[in-house]
Amino acid sequence: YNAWLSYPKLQQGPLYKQYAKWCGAVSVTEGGETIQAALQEWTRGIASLLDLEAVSKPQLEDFGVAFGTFTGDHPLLQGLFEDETVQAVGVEGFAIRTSQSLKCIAVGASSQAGVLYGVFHLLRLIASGKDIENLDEIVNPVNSLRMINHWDNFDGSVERGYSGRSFLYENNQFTKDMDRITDYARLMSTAGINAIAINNVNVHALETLFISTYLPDVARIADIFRIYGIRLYLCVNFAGPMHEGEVGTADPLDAGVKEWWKSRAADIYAAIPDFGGFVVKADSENRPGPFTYGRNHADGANMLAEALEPYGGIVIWRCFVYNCKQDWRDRKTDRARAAYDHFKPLDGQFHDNVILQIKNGPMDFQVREPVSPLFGALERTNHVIEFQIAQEYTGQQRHVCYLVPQWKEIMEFDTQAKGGPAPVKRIVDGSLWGNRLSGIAAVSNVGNDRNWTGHLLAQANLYGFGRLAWNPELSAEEIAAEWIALTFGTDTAVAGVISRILLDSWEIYESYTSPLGVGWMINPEHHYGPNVDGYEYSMWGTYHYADHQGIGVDRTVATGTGYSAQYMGSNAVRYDSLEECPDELLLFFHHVPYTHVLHSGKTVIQHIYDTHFEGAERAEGLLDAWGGLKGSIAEGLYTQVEERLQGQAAHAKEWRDQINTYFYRKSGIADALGRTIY
Ligand code: GCW
Repeated sequence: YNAWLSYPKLQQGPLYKQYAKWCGAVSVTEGGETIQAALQEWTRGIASLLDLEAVSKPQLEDFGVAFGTFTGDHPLLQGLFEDETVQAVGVEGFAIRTSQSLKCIAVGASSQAGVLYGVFHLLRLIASGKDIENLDEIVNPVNSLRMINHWDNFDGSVERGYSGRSFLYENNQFTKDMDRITDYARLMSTAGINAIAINNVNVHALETLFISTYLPDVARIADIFRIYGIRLYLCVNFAGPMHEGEVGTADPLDAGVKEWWKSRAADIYAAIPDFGGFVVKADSENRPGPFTYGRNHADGANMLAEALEPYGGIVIWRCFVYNCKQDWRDRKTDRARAAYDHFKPLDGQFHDNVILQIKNGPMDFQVREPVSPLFGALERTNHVIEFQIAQEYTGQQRHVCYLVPQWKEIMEFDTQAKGGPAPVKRIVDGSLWGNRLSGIAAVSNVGNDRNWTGHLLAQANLYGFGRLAWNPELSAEEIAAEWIALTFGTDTAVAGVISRILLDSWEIYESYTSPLGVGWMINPEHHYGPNVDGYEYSMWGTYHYADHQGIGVDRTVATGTGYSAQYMGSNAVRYDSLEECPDELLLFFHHVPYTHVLHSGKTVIQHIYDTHFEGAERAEGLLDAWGGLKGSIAEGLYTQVEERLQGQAAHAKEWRDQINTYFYRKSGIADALGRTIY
């Protein structure tokens, strides 16, 4: 339950002595709920890590820790941080310094939230066994928006939730368990999150009233989030004005509609002065939107933006817009093209307080997709990337799939915008185009399960997302190491095993599921488990076109949907070319015979067989590796993961056999190694 706030007790030794020397006393002179929360986190953390009571006193008599804002009246901080440092610390950043002469480790920030982040940082250093004798750092978050999107429904269900039910709502009521909300806010804040949208982007009837009838309940949650530096956002129903029967239309250019949203905004800000803004899924998967009135997305988003503008609120408008009533016989319509085709022409037409939210890939959070070509293409529009921490298509938190390596790869992708290099991370942090608003959002993977995420190891994705949003330069290994230390302690043998499991897991999951970027070989609706033709004859635009000769989607310019041309420079050339296209995305861009030879030297069919046999074996290997930890970590933690890994190993075999059998039957080509295929 405490997840990365577990702070396992550190071993006695030289480092322990060092920590005990500095951490016995703490001095905080400022009031304010966020500073007080920071103080509480500090004393809790130190008690847990060092079994030490950090005595709080106004002045330090001997070694100790001091923290506060630069404008606060703490004499130690004022003496310690010169102007240059103060200026270098951004709104949410902090400076941290060890002064041997003043016998003080000081954390200073421009805001109280910055102080809180700084305190968490110091705790993390200690938990990871880092030296704190010579600290001298200025740390600022790289991305200004670091957001979590809940897909929680008011009835207590969670769309694509794999960790129990919602802890925000139950039976169309807001939870009364404010302690859990507080603990959630603490966890999010430690991970660096500063924005949370608390309801599903699919806004149903009752949730439509969150901006009116239920505002007092929403405000109670915002009050808790505020303490931890988090702004609350709501998903809104574009047809809201009609829903309550007050206005006969939701046309964004209608004066009555505009007024309706303005008065909602006024009510919201009266209840929640620091309300973040709206998240909107419009004209997407049957949700209402501006198309109904012959208006475009800019008309829709700008109308809402005008309502929020006087209060500094923002509109986050999702780009997950595509035709979900496609005819599978129609091979020209390509869902992958949709976001770009809809939004590229509107570039520059959105108000300054609108952010477009773009899923990382052009389809939908598959285990492997190319990066959405909208990154790099939007030159004059604020935008953020959307990841999915919830493992909808990556094992639903029954399989381990550490997604940070995938996100890293996406963030490093060079879009070649502006002549390049222009990696996605420089686009989403706003630096490439000089965007005022930018950052990263992700779909949450939490629920009311005791361990928050169902699979204990899925906590690493939640923590990792926050850390990566804070600093995309952190490596997947570093993030895993932090999470492991904070959760399991500093035993290097234990850390080595868990780290290996995490770092291998995405590749393993990919290898026994969908090959070579093809995707969607899953059971319809719930999306769990293999079903090669599950989405083949559907209306969702999600096909692989396997027949007895070959497989893959032709997205080339000459003979396919032309999607490859949405990329820039050599990316467009590389993806379009059968010879140059990277193996892992081959079937995303090309339809090839099973006998096509990959860069790896294998044929497509042999690649499918090999990866599926190996993948299932490696999934078994994860279980064996975990088995080695028996006795070295707490029994409760050990067994819950062991159970999941057993399930994964068995389920990986099911994947292996269904996929291999399907392609053997289609192609008639035998496995070169003669392994069992049914
Ligand atoms: O992947 C799809 C999910 C839907 C989800 C949608 C979206 C919230 O299957 O459950 O709806 O994406 O992102 O809007």
